Amino acid sequence: MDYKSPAEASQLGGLRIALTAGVPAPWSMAARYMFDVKGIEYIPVLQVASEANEELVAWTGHRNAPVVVLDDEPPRTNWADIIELAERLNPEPPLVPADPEQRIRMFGLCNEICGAGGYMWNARHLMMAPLMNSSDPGLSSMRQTMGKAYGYSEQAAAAAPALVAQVLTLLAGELEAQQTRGSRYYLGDSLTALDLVWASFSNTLRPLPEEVNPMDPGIRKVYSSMGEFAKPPDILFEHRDFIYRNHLTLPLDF
Ligand SMILES: N[C@@H](CCC(=O)N[C@@H](CS)C(=O)NCC(=O)O)C(=O)O
Repeated sequence: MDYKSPAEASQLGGLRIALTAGVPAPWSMAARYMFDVKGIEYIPVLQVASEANEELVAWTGHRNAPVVVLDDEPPRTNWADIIELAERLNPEPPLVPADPEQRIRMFGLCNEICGAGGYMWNARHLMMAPLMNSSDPGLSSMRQTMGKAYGYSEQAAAAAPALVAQVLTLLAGELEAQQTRGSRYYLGDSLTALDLVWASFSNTLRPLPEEVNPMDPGIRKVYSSMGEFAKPPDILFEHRDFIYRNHLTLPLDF
C-alpha cells in the first residue's frame, strides 16, 4: 500500500482514506472494501496504531482510523456513514438492501460486529487486557492512547466474553438459516456491506494464512488467541473464505 502522509493528503482533493498501516485492522479494511468492490479510487493515508498521529489530527480532527475525507466534506469515521458515502459515490453493486426490513437487519447486524459495544469493541477489551495489566514501559503509549480511547476497564473486560459469544452465535445462526435457503450471503442472495464487514473482522479471530496475509507475528498471535478463546463456529470462516474468493483480492495489502 502506497500511503501518503496526512500533510500531503490534506493538500489534495478527491477521496482520501486514513488507514492503520501494517496491520489488517478490522475497521480500516472493512471501510476500504466498500470502495474497492465498487471500483471507487481513493488515496490511502497513513495512520499509525496507538500513536498521536498529530498530522492526521491537524487535518481531520481524528487520531485513529479509518477517516474518510471527500473533497471538503466533513471527515467520516463511523462505519455506517462510510457505507452511505460509498453507496452514494457508486450505487453499483448495491451494498445496502433496498428492502427496508433487510436494510434494518443489515445495519443492526453490522452494529453487532463493529458498533461501539459490539463484537470488536468487546474483543478489543480482551486483547488489551494483558497490555493494560503489564508494567512494560514500552507499552505505555498504547495503554494511554488505546486504553483510554476505547474505554478499557477491568469491568468492561470482565463483561466482554459473554457479549463476544452472543454475537458470534447470532452471526453463525444467520448464516445457517441462509445456508438452509441456499444462499452463501448474510442477507438475500447477493453481497451486502455486512458480508464485507464480516470478511474483514473475521481476521481478528482466525487471521487468513501467512501466504495471503503477511501480518506481524505478534498481532497474529493476539488475534489467534482471541479465536482460541472464543471458539467461533466454522461456518463464519467458510463465509469469509467465500467472500474473499468471489468479491475481494488477496493477498491482503495493508
Ligand atoms: N471510528 C470507527 C472505529 C475505529 C476504530 O476503533 N479504529 C481502531 C481499530 S483497532 C484504531 O484505529 N486503532 C488504532 C489506534 O487507535 O491508533 C467507527 O466508529 O466505526
